[in-house]
Amino acid sequence: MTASAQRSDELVRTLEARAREIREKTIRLGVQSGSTHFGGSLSMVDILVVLYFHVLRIDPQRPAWEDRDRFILSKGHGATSYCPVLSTAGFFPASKMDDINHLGSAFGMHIDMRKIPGVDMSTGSLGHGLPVAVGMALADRVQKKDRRVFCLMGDAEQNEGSIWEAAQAAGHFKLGRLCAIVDRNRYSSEGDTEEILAIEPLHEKYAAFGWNVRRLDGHSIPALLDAFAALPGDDHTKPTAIIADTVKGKGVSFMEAGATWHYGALSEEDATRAIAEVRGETTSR
Ligand SMILES: Cc1ncc(C[n+]2csc(CCOP(=O)(O)OP(=O)(O)O)c2C)c(N)n1
Repeated sequence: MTASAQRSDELVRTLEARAREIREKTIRLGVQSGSTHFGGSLSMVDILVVLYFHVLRIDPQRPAWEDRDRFILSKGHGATSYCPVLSTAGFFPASKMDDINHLGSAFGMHIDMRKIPGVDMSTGSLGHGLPVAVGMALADRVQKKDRRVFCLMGDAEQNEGSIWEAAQAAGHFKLGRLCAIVDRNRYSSEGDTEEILAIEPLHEKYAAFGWNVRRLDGHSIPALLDAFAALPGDDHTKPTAIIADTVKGKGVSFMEAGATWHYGALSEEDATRAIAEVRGETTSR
């Protein structure tokens, strides 16, 4: 085996371990919150881990560093895994989240850029992340900055018209440093996306708006690493859309692949079971 293949195996193993750690922290934070959005928080963990622990040009010691890459979590209800990612990356100590969901806390169901170090945009009302990401990428062009902009969206969020206005603009302006990711976990809060208001064929839709499109397994660390490594990085070329096929509630058998655990509260017994499962200690139902 070559040295670089060995390094890359090590990287994959390290990121997979990180993803297990973040899933456990998500369950614990969700229990501390009382109730939360477990399903969509768990489905995007591998994507966040690859971005925050390998891809993004960031410095947790300088959250406002001007030349950092920008990341917008457009599905702001995913705070329960996103905040542990930021904390584990070093933006703030985990103890800051102890009062999560209490009156006056910086940490609630959604993320607030004025209160949480490392958050580039306050989100929660769906459909606003990509339009702002387009504005950021255009501003970078004007300011001649080589920053990249990443925007992670939900799949049911694709029902928002504002996303398609932004997608149209990104294709027109050839915002090559923009990367949109869709967490394609197949379920909205109420049920199957294709029954509620179909979003497919998603690949063809983004392609028709002038984007490069990749579809991949959103739980495969190697696939995610490859896709991010292949981003053009140059301005004035097609923006990239990554459609990441994921499982809502990934890692916890009784939460997986359904809308039931979009939002909920865990009993003590189920929390213990969920933690054992995300640690890989058991997968029994
Ligand atoms: C504009 C807007 N409408 C409705 C909601 C309520 N809401 C919160 S999460 C959600 C479902 C989102 O589903 P999806 O985008 O697929 O996210 P995920 O499954 O990844 O959690 C809805 C409708 C909202 N936050 N914003």
